[in-house]
Amino acid sequence: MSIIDKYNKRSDAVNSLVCIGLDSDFEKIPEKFKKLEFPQFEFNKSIIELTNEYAAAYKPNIAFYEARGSQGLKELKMTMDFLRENYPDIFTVCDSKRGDIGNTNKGYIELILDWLGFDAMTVSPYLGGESLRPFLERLDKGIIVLCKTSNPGSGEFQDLKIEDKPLWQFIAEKVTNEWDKNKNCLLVVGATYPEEMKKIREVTGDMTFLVPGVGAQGGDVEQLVKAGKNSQNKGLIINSSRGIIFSDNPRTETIKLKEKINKYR
Ligand code: NUP
Repeated sequence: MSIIDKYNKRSDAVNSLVCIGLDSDFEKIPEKFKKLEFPQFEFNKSIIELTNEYAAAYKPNIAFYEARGSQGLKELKMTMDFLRENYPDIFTVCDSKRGDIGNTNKGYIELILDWLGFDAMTVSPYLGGESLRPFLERLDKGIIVLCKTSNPGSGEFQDLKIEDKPLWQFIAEKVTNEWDKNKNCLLVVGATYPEEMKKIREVTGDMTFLVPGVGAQGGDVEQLVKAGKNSQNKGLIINSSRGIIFSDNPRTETIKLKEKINKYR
């Protein structure tokens, strides 16, 4: 089974395209967790227990763990061990946006894909396909390439035209036609750019997109689902982090997002 099949199987089983972003910013987690020995882990465990029935994926952004040094990385590892032991079917993404020369990338792979054991990780295309080879050769893992990001300033570089095409289109074509030989590539496409997403869908066929930008960043679910779903009415891993984990009721927010997405696919 390919790693993208793992996501699709889980997503079908729970009829959900929702990815819960475990962006467990230490400053923002409730006081009762801060007193515990492993605050980020205990907070994550509580979120996972409340939401797992509706979760197709979980996506911690490694920044919030690295911020706490070795303690944070330890708690991220504890979170991954907890997920693997209790919910092995749920797809896991490390949001890390790595990408260096090939040799250095091996270090990122050992940490994120092997030691932490994520199913997939985000990478930057900036150093080119040759540099990403150590990632792309991992047949057992998903490699999620930044294409059109959700932030307001993403156009500064990503919208620049090359051969009359915006850079994001160039990247989508490159990944589809050249980098995805092992069928393990995905793209990051922000929910806040539905028109661009529509075009990227045309270019990529049924490739799966990681879609951040709903919830706290205000991306419109109806527009993104209509623009981004593939021919199988899926192909989307729709992430919300702050909008779920720091809400008054993470379970209800997850169900609401799941249902809203399903209404439009
Ligand atoms: O284009 C991107 N936009 C984005 O927000 C690519 C990302 N990887 N992210 C990440 O998604 C961001 O770093 C954060 O981890 C998550 C969005 O969180 P939230 O806005 O739902 O809280």
